[in-house]
Amino acid sequence: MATYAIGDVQGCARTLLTLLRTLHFDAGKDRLWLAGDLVNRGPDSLTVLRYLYNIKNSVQVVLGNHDLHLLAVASGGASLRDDDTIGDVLNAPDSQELLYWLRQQPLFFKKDHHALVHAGLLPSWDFVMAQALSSEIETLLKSDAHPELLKNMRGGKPPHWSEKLEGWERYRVIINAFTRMRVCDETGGMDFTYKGNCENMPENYSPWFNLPTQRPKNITLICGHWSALGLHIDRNLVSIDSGCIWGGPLTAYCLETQKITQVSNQDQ
Ligand SMILES: [Mn+2]
Repeated sequence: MATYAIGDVQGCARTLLTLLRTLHFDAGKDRLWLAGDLVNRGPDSLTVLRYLYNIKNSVQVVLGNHDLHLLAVASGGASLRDDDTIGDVLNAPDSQELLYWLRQQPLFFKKDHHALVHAGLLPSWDFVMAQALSSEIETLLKSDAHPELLKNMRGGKPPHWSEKLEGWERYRVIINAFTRMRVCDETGGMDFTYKGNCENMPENYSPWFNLPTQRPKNITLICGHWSALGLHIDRNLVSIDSGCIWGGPLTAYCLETQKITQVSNQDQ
């Protein structure tokens, strides 16, 4: 039995299936952790969702910004953008079933010595806090209030977390940290304009994972989202978005062995 974490698939179904074949992944024995952004920009989001839904008992997903965008469009809270490639999902005969399943997924997940998130965790959030904040959003997403939440999640403000935040501002900061964050400025505020690599980063910015934090060192946090960073492994961080959608490889990280497996993009 093995557990494989895979980064941003973004509709690259052929690449995902090739990677799983390379791993000899067996849905009857193994587990698959997906770090979010299952859909969009790539050619076949529908096949990705159908495949994962069919083996859902072996799959742990956390939602990414593109997954939330799909749910927002489906519930009338956002419009399709020119570069969106999620029409196949929206128009599929099994659309309702797939989107309902996607809407039940959390933003953060932790089991034993590993945790999973799409973008990151704010430095003041330990894993207990992250779990509680993810549950707040999960409860809303599962409820009849989900269209309102998905409509009001947009925008980068406020940039700072405070426990005193309430309502949409609170939910927006939680969703932005879990699904959109890459860098914070010197005040700890999230900035969403910088998407480049660490080398060219303006001096007043830091990667979110380099900010001082109380998170325990014996738990490895697995994330995706930051494709310009590439595969980035630190002592207790594995950032596995290796930019498959931009022509890079798709990466799997085995939780039990720490082994990295990559396949080149098969979808372009
Ligand atoms: Mn993303």
